[in-house]
Amino acid sequence: MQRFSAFSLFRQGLDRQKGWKNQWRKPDPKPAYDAIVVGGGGHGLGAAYYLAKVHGIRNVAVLEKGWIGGGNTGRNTTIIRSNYLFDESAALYDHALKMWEGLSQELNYNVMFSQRGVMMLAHNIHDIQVFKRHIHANRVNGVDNEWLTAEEAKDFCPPLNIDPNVRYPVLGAALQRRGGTARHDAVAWGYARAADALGVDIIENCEVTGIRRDAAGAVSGVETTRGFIASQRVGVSAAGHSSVVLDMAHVRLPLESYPLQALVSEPVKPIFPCVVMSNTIHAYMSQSDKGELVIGAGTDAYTSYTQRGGLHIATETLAAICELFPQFRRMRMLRNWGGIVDVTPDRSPIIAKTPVKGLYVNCGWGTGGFKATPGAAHLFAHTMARDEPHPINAPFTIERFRDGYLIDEAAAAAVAH
Ligand code: FAD
Ligand code: PYC
Repeated sequence: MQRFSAFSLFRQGLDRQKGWKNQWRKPDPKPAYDAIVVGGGGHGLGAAYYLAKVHGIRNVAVLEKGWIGGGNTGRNTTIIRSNYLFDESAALYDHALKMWEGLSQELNYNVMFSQRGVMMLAHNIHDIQVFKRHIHANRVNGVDNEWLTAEEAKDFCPPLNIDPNVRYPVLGAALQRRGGTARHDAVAWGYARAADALGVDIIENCEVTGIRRDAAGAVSGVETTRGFIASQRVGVSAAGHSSVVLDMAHVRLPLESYPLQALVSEPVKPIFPCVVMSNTIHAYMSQSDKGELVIGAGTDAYTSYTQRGGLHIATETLAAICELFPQFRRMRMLRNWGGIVDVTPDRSPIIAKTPVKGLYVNCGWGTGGFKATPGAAHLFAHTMARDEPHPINAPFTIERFRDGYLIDEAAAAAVAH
């Protein structure tokens, strides 16, 4: 005999009431799109492109609250490398690096990928040990990385000051020769044009303000500043704001958002041949093809959504640059700006399904997601199309923070945060 407690009868009553309500509620409109991607940065536009190109899902909309590439994609210092420590990360970032190597051909758009080498400077015994550990781990994973003495580092980058009497002398460097830079906004435009040609709708000035779910709890569409748009498959790739968007579906993410800033000098003739990074003294630099010296700083110390960083951070970065490259002391800075990066506790990203059916997220790239753009987009499209992760992004779940399977890349993330 079935037995009912007072509580179960009460619950059944509630469920019946809900059923009545649902019966009379106007049904959601038929899905307008087979997939929606929230965020028109390189990751979101790229995901839409691969949904159409690789998975044949062409009825896709990219919703962007501002203009495409106006977020971190168009604000970053474009450093591309894959010298991360752990096996999971090596697979992820080298997947992306290999895709960069053919991206201009793939999109028929010159993204100006330039493998000029990325050099990370060591200034103390701790740096030396950490970099050598990375070099060995990278080589075991088939990722190129090599150790240079201070003199070899200067041969590779002649403007580098290796005077042993400075505050933080250069003791050596780790060099990834396959690393380099690309033209950041070309990446957004290239993916946008190629996705558009496959039938993707790119809708700018369209902010997602809510995520609607059906009676069973699955995604049924998004509320936007241009009205409701129905879809049973929604991927969020809204760097810096992912936790705000996911909160609309009551999904909590382990993210903190920080401003990260950069600045460029007046343009000069080619003088700086590679990328140099120094995490210890919080500065990194390269030269763009327009001739500007591109300089980046560490994150602000406090969480914030302002798209500008603290002035004292930029001042300290410039002091560090002047110590590393004294000949640039009299260069004038042309402009500076900031972006908002979302950072996970282990400094590795999340590319995953969420607990809500039909809702997916690609976030937590922190200070280092530009280098991942083609790889992240390709893997996110796979996850959205098949409703399961690709083997490469399978470890980058939300649940790893609950279960303790962290992928701690704090050292390889490199930028001070
Ligand atoms: P974005 O380009 O930020 O795109 C997300 C988009 O979502 C934005 O356009 C935003 O407007 C939109 N959006 C947000 N909320 C909503 C909403 N509610 N509705 C609709 N749209 C919404 N990485 C590297 O690998 N190398 C570097 O050298 C490097 N340097 C950096 C320097 C700086 C100063 C900064 C700020 C970042 C840097 N990064 C670097 C990190 C890198 O820029 C990011 O990880 C990467 O660009 C993220 O790409 P994305 O497409 O996910 O994000
Ligand atoms: O991830 O290499 C990086 C990076 C450099 C500057 C900002 N991020």
